[in-house]
Amino acid sequence: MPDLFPDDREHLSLDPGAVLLGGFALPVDRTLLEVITHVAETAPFCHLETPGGRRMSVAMTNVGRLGWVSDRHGYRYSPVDPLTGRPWPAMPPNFAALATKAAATAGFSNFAPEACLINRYASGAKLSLHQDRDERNLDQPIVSVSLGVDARFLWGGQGRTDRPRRVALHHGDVVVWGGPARLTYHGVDTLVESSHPLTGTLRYNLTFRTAN
Ligand code: MD3
Ligand code: FE
Repeated sequence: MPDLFPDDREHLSLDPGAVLLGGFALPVDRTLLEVITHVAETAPFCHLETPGGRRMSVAMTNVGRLGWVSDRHGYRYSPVDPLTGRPWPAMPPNFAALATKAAATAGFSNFAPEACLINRYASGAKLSLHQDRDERNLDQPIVSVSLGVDARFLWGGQGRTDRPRRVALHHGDVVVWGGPARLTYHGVDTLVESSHPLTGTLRYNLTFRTAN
């Protein structure tokens, strides 16, 4: 059946603490993409190096007081962009407002993100299974927003070897990950060559975090 009312795609619980808000960001999709383009003019996307010395296939940048970075020394949050040596662009108020509203809809009140990692996937890019545990306060959720080409999201378990489920993430989907789901292993399957009217062959993902 065709998806006539994408705004009404259900609030789906993937697991306790993980809520998919289908199409939640659709009303602001163009605004978000314009802001991303603008951010990339001052903080360009770059392929960071992993501690093991590999170049990540996903390109990244950040907005907010702190940004997530990776290099030979490890993963961490940094107030400066390693590419430019300057602070990250400020968190746009409409970005933070969307994340706070989504978190509240999923049951997490007063979420105040300090960091927003912006991931950019081209065809062939992927993100291996991992946990997000570089944040000090694991009581706070992470809010993710998907834009552009569809992704196959990998949703694992609490252990690295648990067989992941595949969940489709579409343009405009928002997922809130908190409570018992906060340390679940997850990743993104290799992006298939495809196109979206607003982003071409690219997919973007925003993850809003409290770093401290
Ligand atoms: C589940 N990003 O940036 S978003 C990441 O689509 C990351 O770019 C993916 O994983 C992406 O770290 C997936 C979904 C996501 C984000 C954070 C989570 C799921 C999560 C944190 C805990 C549990
Ligand atoms: Fe992650």
